[in-house]
Amino acid sequence: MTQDPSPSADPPDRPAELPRDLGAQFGLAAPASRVVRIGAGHINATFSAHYVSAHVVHQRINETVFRDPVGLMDNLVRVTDHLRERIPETSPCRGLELLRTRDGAAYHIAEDGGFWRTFRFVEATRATTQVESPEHAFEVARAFGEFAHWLQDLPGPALCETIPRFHDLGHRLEALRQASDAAPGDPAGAEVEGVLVFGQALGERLAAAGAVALPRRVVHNDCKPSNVLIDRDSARARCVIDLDTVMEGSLLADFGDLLRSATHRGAEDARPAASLRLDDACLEAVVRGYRAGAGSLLSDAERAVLPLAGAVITLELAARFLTDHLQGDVYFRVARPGHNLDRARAQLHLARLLDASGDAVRGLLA
Ligand code: GN1
Ligand code: MG
Repeated sequence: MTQDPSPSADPPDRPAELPRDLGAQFGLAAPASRVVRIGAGHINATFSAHYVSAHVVHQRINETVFRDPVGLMDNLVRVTDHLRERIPETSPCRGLELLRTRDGAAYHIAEDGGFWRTFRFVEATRATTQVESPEHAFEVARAFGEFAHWLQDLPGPALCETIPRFHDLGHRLEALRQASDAAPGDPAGAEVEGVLVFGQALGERLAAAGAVALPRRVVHNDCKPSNVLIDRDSARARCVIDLDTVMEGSLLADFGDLLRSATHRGAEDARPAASLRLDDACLEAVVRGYRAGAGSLLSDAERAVLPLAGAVITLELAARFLTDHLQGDVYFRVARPGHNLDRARAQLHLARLLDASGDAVRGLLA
C-alpha cells in the first residue's frame, strides 16, 4: 500500500484489474476512475482508485501466503479499531482506516473467489523502499516504536497467527536445508552453505543471550521504510501500514527489520551485494527513533538481545529468499530470473555488516 506507483510483474494468481462491482460493494458510487496499481510489496496486489465520494486503496490478499484471510481480517479490525479509539490523533499509528462493505463486513469475496479489503487513501504522503536521510530513518523507527507501545494493552484473546512460525530462525533454516536437498546441483550451493553456517551460529548466540525468555508482545513484523507513509510537508511519519503480519511475537523482529531496512541507502536486491554499506548516521537514527517511539517499553532482557536483532532478522530473510529461489520463486514476487538469489546475496552480506555493528547498537541502547 505504498503511495508511489511502481510497475510490477503480474503473475496469474494476482489480478491485473479490479472486480467490476468492487467499489459498490464498499458503498462507493461507481465507477472508479484512475485505477492504478501501486505499492512495492512482494505479496498482495494493491490498487489506488478514485470514486466520486472517496479516494481509496483496494487490496487483494494473497491467499497462498495468508491461508486464513478471515483470521487476518479479524486481527486488522481489532488492531485498527483499538488504535483509532485509544491514541492521540497526531500519532502515525492511527492513520489507517478500513472501510466496511454495504453489509458492514471488513472484506468482500469477489465472484472469482478473490479476497478484497479497502482502505481510505492517506493523502499527501509518500513512502520509499529506502531511507532518504537519517531524519527519515528516525521517523520510520519512531513510528514502529510507537506502534509496539500503543498495542501493549490490546484487549481480548491472542491475535490469530497469520503466518505460523513467521520469525522462527530455526524453522527458516530447516526449510532452506530441505529446499536445498530437493534441488541438488543448484548453483546457489555456496550461498546455502553461507546462510546455514551463519544462521546456526546466530541461533546459538541468540539462545545464549536469553532470546527464548523475551516477553511476547503484539508486534508489526514487517518494519521497513515502505510501510510508513511520510507527510509530504512536515516529513513526519503519518501512517503505519501493512498490518497483515501483526501478531504476537518479540520486539526482536521489529527492531531487527528496522536495522535491516533503514540503516543504509541500498536496495534489498542490490547488485553486487558488496556494494551495500551501512550508514552510521542512519543506524544511530534508527535506534534513537525506536527508543523515542517505544518509550519505557523496552525491558532489560530485550536490551540484552536487541544488538543481535539486525543480523538475525536479515539472515532469516536471506534464508527465506534463498529457499524461494530453490523452490522456483513461488512466494515472493520476482521481476527477473535469479531475483530471489540476488536478494538473498544482498541480505547475507547485510547480515554480516549488521553483526559487526552489534556493539554500536548495544551502546546506543544503553
Ligand atoms: C514481504 O510483501 P511485503 O513487501 O510487505 C514479506 C516480509 C519481508 C519483506 C521483504 C508476508 O513483505 O516478511 O520482510 O517482503 N512479507 C511476508 O521486503 O512474507
Ligand atoms: Mg508486508
